[in-house]
Amino acid sequence: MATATTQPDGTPGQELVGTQPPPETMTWPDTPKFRGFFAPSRIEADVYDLEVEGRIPPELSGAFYRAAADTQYPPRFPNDTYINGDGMIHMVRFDNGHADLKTKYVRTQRFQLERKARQALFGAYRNPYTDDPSVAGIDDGNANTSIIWHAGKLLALKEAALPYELDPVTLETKGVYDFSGQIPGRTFTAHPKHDPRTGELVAFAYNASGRPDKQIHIYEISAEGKVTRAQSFEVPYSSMVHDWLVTREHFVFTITPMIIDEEWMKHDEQFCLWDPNRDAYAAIIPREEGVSGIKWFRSERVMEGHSLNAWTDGDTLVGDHFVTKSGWFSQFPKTTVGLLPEEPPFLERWTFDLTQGAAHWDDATDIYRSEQLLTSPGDMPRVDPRVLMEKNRHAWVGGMIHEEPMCEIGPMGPPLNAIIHRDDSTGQQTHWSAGEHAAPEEPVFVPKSAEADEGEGYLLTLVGRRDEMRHDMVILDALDIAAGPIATVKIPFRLRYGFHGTWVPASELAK
Ligand code: V55
Ligand code: FE
Repeated sequence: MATATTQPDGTPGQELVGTQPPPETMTWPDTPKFRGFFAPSRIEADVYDLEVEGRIPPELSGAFYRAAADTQYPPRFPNDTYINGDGMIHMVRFDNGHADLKTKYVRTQRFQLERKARQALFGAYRNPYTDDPSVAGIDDGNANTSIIWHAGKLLALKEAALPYELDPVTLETKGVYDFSGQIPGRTFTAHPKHDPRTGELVAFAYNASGRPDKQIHIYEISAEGKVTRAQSFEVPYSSMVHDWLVTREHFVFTITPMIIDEEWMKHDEQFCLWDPNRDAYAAIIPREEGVSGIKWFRSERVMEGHSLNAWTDGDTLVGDHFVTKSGWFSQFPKTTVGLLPEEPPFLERWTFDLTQGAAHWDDATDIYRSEQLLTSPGDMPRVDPRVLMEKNRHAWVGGMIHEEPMCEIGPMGPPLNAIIHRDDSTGQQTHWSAGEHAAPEEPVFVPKSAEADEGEGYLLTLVGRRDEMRHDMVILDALDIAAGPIATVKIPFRLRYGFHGTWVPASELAK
């Protein structure tokens, strides 16, 4: 059915096909994203002393946090993308061999307005033309993508809005966090990076005006939370920029045509569209000199998934990241259907010659060398955070290994079915398969101690047990994942599929 909408400026909008009337009952759409294992969970719970198979290493002391999209009310667009769901935080607190679970929704402005109305007021993913007029001008930030710890604050992130600060013990929402007014824009990436040498947080924002624009802002934030530098540069078109590559010396943005266009949004519920007729670029910015030293390279037309790590070595810059040749499978709204087949992400190493590159994208002709690092597709990469921005030896990623038991397709496309470890010194890879009907999510690395060598530590991974309609958290020996879990922490109910997490040591939480 079609319903007229109101535009953000208050004028009557287009007829948008697919809008649902306000629901009379609480029913999820009968679609794969909302059925069975992928139905919203919406359970806010405290479970003390989870059941454990094996033994949790007693030195594992601190909290694992991660963000998920757990839709609160039936969506106004039943085919809307999964990533539009409300932010739910999952916390597993480890103490002396014990594990406690807490789950809680982030009380975003959007969450609270919808709860009061007892229905969805925000429409399709980041398309204000599909929102109920009562929420015009209010951002749709849902704090569902990642969670970080910086300057003693726990922040839940969504790239479409500013962070929300949470209490690290109770998970109660403290409110929007704009770094005490130091960040003027309305958005902040879900993938800032910590510089392990300085404790700084480096971050970016796109569409910080709140509407499609062609500026990317870069922020450097001290270990104490002070914004020490803010700069911006122009890109050839407004497009989705989910992640980036950061070395000690450089920032690298992959600009590919997942186009965000205001006019398109007035006619279609979808936020972005993949335009294979546009060129793609990589922009390299020297950290010290800043945006005046920007260099543009031509890029293959690939969508960057998640970055693993990057480093600069003299005149060479190496960046390892997942890329897909199409608009990143079903994670994103459908685009120019039929022009490109949807392809899964592969881990690629891009090597740039820093003596090349052009000052403007129009003059960009130089390319880089690219090689595939893993034979299986995958996503959700991690390194030991202590070697981020410099050459790492060890890498862990979620993999889709066809020789291992595969789960049915999920809300974000083919599910991960294994965790892969790759040793860059030998190129060798080993893996741990999660078994039948089991899908691991992003692995989080925890060093054994502050002094431990790179990679010496544990991998914490939530695993969806689809046949049992619940989750486990497995603890793997990071350098021997093939040996299987050291411990499996059993979660007695189903969490909704999530995205990115972090580890905060107890010593930090105690401050
Ligand atoms: C991604 C996820 C998002 C989003 C944009 O994983 C991109 C990619 C969970 O939300 O808003
Ligand atoms: Fe992400």
